[in-house]
Amino acid sequence: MDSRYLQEKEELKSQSGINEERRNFLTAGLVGGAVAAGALVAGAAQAQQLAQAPALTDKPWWPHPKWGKDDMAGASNWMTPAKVLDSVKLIKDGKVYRIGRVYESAMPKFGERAFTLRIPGGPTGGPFGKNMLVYNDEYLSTEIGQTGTQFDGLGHIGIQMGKDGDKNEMRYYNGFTGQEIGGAYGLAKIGIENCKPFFTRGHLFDVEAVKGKMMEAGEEITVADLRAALQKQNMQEAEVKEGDAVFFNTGWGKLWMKNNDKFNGGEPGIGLEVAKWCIDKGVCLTGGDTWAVEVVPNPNKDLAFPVHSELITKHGIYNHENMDFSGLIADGKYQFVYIFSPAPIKGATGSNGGPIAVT
Ligand code: UVW
Repeated sequence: MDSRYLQEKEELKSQSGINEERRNFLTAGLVGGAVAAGALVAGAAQAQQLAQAPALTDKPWWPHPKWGKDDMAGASNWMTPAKVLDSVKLIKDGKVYRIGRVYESAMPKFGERAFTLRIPGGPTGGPFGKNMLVYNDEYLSTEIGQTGTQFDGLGHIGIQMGKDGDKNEMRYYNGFTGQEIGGAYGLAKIGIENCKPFFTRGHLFDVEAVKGKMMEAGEEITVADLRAALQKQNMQEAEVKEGDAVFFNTGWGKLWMKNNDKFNGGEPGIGLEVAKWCIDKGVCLTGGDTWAVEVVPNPNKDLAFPVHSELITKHGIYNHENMDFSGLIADGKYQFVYIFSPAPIKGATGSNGGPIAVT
C-alpha cells in the first residue's frame, strides 16, 4: 500500500499546476467568499478544499497504540471512575454553565447544511381523555450531528488515500475503511453510539484576552499563546492531564447570529502545532467558539482542516464546535468539569446537545 500511496502522491504533485490555481481560489473563497458572494460560495469552496487533503496524508496510523485495533470509542476511553473522582475536585461552588448554543434556523451553518423545525397542526394531537390532554411534537430536519453546537464523532472525518471513489483506501479512525463504515442508514462502524459519555476536567484558554481583541480569520493559536493564557489565568501547563478536555476562546463566537457571513467565511483557531501539543498531552477532546476549532484557512495553503485529520482520524480525539464560553469568562472560571453525553444515535457522525461546565 505504501508504494501505491507514494505513487499517488507523485501523481497528485504533478497535477499541482491545476491544484495551485484552485487552492488560491479556495483560500480567497474561504475568507472573502462568504462576505462577497454569500455562504454558498464558501460552502462550495470548503467542500472542494477538503478534496485537496489526500496529497498531504501521512503513513498509516492504525491500529491505535493504546486502545487497540477494534476500538471504536477513541479518546472517550479516558472516561473511567477514577477520572470522574479526580474531576469532581474541580467543583468548588456548584455553579452550572451552559457552554453550548441555542439551536435555531438562523444560526450560522457550514456549507449547505440545514436546520428546519416544524410543529404542524398545533397542537399535533389530542384532545385525549376527559382531561382533554393536547400535545405537540416537532419534526426536525437537519444534519443532526453537524449543525449548531456540534460534537464531531470519529466517523465524521476520514482521509482519501487511494483513487477517487476507492472506499477501501478511504481511511478513518483506527484504519476503518470507507467500505467498512459506509451505510445508507448510518455508519456501520465508529458511529457516535460508540462514544462514552464525558465527565472530565476542562481547561479553557481565553486567547482573545491574551490578544486583547477578537482574533482574525486565518490567525493561528500557538503554543506560546496557550502558555500566555495559562499565565494570565494563573494556571499551570502540568494541570492539563491525560483524558482532560481543552477549550479555546478566540472571540469569533461574538459574530454568532450577528454576522453569520463573516463567521462562516473563515476563522481563527488552533493549527498543527497546538494539535501536536494536545496529542502529547493525551487530551480527550478539543473545543472552541468557532465552527471548526481549527484555523481556517490554514496558514499552509496546501492543507484543508488538517487538525481534524490529526486529532479525530489519526488519534481518536473528539472536537466540540460552536461553543459559548461567555458565562465562564464573565465569572473568571477557566477550570471546570466538562459534562457531555453525545446523543447515541446509531450510525451518526456526531451529536448536537447541551454541554455543561460545572465549577
Ligand atoms: C467539516 O465538516 C469539514 O467541518 P466541521 O467539523 O467543522 O463541521
